[in-house]
Amino acid sequence: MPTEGCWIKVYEDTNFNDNSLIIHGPAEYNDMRNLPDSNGADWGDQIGSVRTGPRTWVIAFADEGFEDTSIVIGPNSEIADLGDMEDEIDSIKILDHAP
Ligand SMILES: [Ca+2]
Ligand SMILES: [Ca+2]
Repeated sequence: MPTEGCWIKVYEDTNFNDNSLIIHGPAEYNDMRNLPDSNGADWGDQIGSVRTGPRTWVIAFADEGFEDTSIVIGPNSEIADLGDMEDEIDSIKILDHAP
């Protein structure tokens, strides 16, 4: 069951540009291929900026299978540039509570 206010919107480019996709949580995806509503697009190593809902904590990993470097993104975030994680995210955990 999705939780109200638990979602991340991902953008292919920095500054909330290019293609975007809302991913509802709580959910875990150990790779970024075939995300819901993505029409089969591969979002691995693509995400440049993100927004999160008011009840969302995201742990984003640089490699598939929740491996390698990770970052935690809290509620109501607007990250226009993921910096070192730009075009690196390959798996995510979307939580409706703090990790
Ligand atoms: Ca990109
Ligand atoms: Ca990666």
